[in-house]
Amino acid sequence: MIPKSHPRYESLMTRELIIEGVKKGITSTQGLIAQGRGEAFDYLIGEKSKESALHAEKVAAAKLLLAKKPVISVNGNAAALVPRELIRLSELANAPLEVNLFHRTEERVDKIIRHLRTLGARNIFTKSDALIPGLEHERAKVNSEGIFSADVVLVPLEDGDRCKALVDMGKTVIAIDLNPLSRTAQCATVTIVDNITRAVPHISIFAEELKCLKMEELQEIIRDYDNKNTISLAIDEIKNNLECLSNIS
Ligand code: PTJ
Repeated sequence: MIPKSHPRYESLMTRELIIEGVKKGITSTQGLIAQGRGEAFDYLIGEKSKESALHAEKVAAAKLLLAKKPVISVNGNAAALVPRELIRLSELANAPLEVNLFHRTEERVDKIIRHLRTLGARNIFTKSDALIPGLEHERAKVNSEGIFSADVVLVPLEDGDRCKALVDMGKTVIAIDLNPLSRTAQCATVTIVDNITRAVPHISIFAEELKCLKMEELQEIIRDYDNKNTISLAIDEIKNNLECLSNIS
């Protein structure tokens, strides 16, 4: 049992959620490695949502609200870390969930769908009856009414190849990835360099705030968005954080 007073309580609890996910058969063992990598980058950004991330989160909310067919992709890490938060965002943005795995097994897909349903998810695409063009391997399997035909897809912790394949299909891809240098971060339309545990609740808060705006007002929010600039700001934020830390020691 980790005491709440532990200075790394939040981070350690997040780690426990991933371990629980593996034990339940929801998260892959590779998910543990991904989480470790994420933790290292979270350290570098100071374990707080930075300005660049908050801006990207607001743009993501506007894009989801403006979308004709938004879909939220759920993998084993996302299902373990933020299942309730994803269900809430799915409802707010009217964006169905779709389980889409990199290390795909039908058993894990079914377990994640059941896990989401138990927590109250009502709108989930379950059939995998289409393939993302240009991708070999099980990870290409998607739903023809879901990710395959969506105009905007939110992909937390995505694989770089699949992110590129979705962009090549003409979709707006919103990625959440703590590593601003990853291929996913570099090729997404909107890159949120933040921990999924903070990013998803923030997108929901923005979606709630923006919901009452007119279409033109939402378009105004996304009009001048420049993803290259967001990534370069995120890298600057890491640099500044490291500079502050090196001045302290
Ligand atoms: O459940 P599956 O089979 O779909 O597999 C999911 C993982 C995440 C295991 C799979 O997609 C994978 O192997 O991903 P990668 O290539 O390890 O990339 C994961 C990326 O997510 C890395 O750039 C990490 O820095 C980042 N990341 C890890 N944890 C978090 C994170 N980003 C945001 N929040 C996190 N908690």
